[in-house]
Amino acid sequence: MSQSKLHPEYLRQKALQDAYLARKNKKTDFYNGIYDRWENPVLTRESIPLSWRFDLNPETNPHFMERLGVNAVFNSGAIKLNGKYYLVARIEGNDRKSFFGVAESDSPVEGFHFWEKPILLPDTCPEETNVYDMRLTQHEDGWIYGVFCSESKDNSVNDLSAAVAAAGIVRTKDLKTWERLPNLVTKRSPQQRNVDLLPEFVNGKYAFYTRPMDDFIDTGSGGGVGFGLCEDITHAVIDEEIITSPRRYHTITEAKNGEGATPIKTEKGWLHIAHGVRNTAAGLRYVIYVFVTALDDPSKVIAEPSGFLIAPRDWERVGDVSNVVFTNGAIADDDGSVYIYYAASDTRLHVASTTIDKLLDFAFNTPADPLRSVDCVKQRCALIDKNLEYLKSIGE
Ligand code: BGC
Ligand code: BMA
Repeated sequence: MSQSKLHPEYLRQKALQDAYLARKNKKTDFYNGIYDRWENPVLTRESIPLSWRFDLNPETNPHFMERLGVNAVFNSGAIKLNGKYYLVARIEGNDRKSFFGVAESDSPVEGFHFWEKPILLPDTCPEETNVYDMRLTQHEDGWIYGVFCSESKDNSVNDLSAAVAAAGIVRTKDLKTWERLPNLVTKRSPQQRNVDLLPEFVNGKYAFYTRPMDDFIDTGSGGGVGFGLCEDITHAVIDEEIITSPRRYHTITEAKNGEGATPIKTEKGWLHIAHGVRNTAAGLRYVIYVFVTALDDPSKVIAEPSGFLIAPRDWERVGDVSNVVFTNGAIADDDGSVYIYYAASDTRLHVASTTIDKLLDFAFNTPADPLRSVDCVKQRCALIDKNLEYLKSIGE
């Protein structure tokens, strides 16, 4: 038998990675009745093909050294097409620049493999430095849209790290060929991040959830998740944004909030799995929360249960940007299941599973945040009293 020309370390790393990618996933013991957390992340930097990182030729890479390392794989758009599950992940190189890659699986909770190459977006914005957090929308116009954050250096101020965030828009039919459209223009908001396109027209127009902000980090006067309509997606301009889910003092959304996964249509409304941010002495804390908007008026919130749906726990708390869970993709499956792909601490991508039924029960039957401690205690005492009465009534 002739010996492989490949580096022995490549063969060893390849075998380790194949075993890693073939791992079966299972639910953890975590319980709240609302969703299940799964044990293994669905994507990590270990999921990145070796050919994206190493030069495989032993003559040009005798030490089998990583040439272009990958630091993290996280915030992913998600979509199911023709029976397969696809994630369009944010991949961050060791050089801090992010880009997108498609990972595919027959299962929603394990077995995600990246395609041969990452997505090379059309280079239409010379000033754009970084891209991240793509939301995928299968629109009724027949296209699959990807809306993402397009970040550029802010040259209007004398500050090396000042940046401008805008919403980039691409579209595709197969996740392979991507057409880039001009960035979204919001007339009243100088910056945008966390923009999501609704899958359906509203009054014959394209409907976007936005996140108005005055500044790159601070939302400033930006009051929360916005909503706006535009006529022409190939030159998307929104004149007016209405605030839907607002930021509120001393809640999980005090510092910022923004859309997460593309809203899911249900019989009771558009289900939003979004994120809320508060500031702490240890930096920003990101959690995932839920709200529902009306089918006949997607700018109107009709349910917003108090508190978070998912907050960082255990090892999710630790990573490059610790104490963060973030989602920009979920899949509502044909059987009523929902898979929420959420990243932990800007480092790796996890999955939680639930159902539309459970999320609606959570959204409509969890009381709203009464906003003050004393009222929160009253709310909790009302639950306890109800339980005492119930237990008594059944003789327990
Ligand atoms: C980072 C994002 C982050 C944003 C605001 C960007 O430069 O790449 O991950 O959300 O800054 O902090
Ligand atoms: C944001 C997002 C994410 C990131 C989060 C925490 O503003 O857009 O990319 O997960 O910050 O760093």
